[in-house]
Amino acid sequence: MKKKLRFNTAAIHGGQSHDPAYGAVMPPIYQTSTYAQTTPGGHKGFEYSRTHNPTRQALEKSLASIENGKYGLAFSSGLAAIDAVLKLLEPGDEVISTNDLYGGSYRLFTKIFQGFGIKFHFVGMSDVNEITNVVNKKTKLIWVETPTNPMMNVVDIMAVSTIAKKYKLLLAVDNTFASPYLQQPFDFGADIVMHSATKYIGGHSDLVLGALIVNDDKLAERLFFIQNASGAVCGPMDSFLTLRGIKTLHVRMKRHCENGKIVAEYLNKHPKIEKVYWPGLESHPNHLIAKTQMRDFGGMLSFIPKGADFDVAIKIVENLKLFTLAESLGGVESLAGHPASMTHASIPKKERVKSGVVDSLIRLSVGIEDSQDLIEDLEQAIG
Ligand code: P1T
Repeated sequence: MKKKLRFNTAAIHGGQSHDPAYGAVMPPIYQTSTYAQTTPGGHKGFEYSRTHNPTRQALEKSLASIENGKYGLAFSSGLAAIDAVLKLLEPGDEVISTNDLYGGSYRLFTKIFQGFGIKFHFVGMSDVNEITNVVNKKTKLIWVETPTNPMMNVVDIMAVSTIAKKYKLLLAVDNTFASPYLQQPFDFGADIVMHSATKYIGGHSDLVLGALIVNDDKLAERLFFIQNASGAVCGPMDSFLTLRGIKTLHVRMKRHCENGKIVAEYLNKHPKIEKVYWPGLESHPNHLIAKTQMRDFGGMLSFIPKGADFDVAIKIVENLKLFTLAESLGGVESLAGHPASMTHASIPKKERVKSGVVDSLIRLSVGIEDSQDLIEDLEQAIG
């Protein structure tokens, strides 16, 4: 039986072997669209790079390994990966999703797939009864994002999976904010794990890439079919960079968590800050679930300055010097964002505010710089 690798080892070696041609330790960037055949079908396992590419395949094996899954599939973006999952469904099917999630996922659900006859229910999953309230015969998929973007709610995956199993529903978990270093959703009963590898997995803000990881053979076969038939695959260069990022995931995540804690505690004590959303704080409503489900609490947090409105929040993010005002997260450098006008602007204001994404909310992706420099930057920006 194959020995199961511990996480830090899997990040570096999981699913990897030296390149058979020259023994290259890192898989070469196979920058090719096609592969020579001696006779039709006479090839070495690769025919066309939309279907298979050796660099992408090395990444897919690594992705499977770090999530403790059997199959990995890499896509051109996180949204392309989500798109592939939704293509498992048919018109008339229903999906139950977290009500607080990345604005782009919400947009894909409501502006694309709703038009194809799929119905979405957005519910607060801190109370799993909200899921059972809307489950019906047409429900096929539960979509969980945890921690959620940007409110940092933590969903009890095991509790949701009990419901999914009872009603024979697929359970997909967007594990982008946690990364597999902090949380491995298969341990809690998920069927599909999804990542925007653009974020922590890539880790260096230099690529856009998505991933799905599954265990079930039939589900993998169908998703591979969709991946090839729809064609939203990532290129060899981005596959290589993502694989390179994975090799330091555990080292980076440890530091993201340390800095996240320092920044969250600093903001939590700050007289000019009203509220901090970070699951490591004991006051966080899902702190206990986070403690059991996650190894640590991560480097993502959101906060609301006291008495702030849209303009005050914008002023603070503009004042930041070390934190870059930008979309995205999970890179080595610290980023700040204003969800209402940036990442979540595609959600109608009424819906957004219902889940807490008010105009004064600021989101931070705490990087791995010296934490004191980060605190000093926040201090001068908050004033
Ligand atoms: O950007 P892309 O690689 O397509 O991934 C989409 C996506 C999916 N899921 C979550 C939880 C995400 O945060 C994202 C992308 N998010 C941002 C760009 C952002 O700044 O929040």
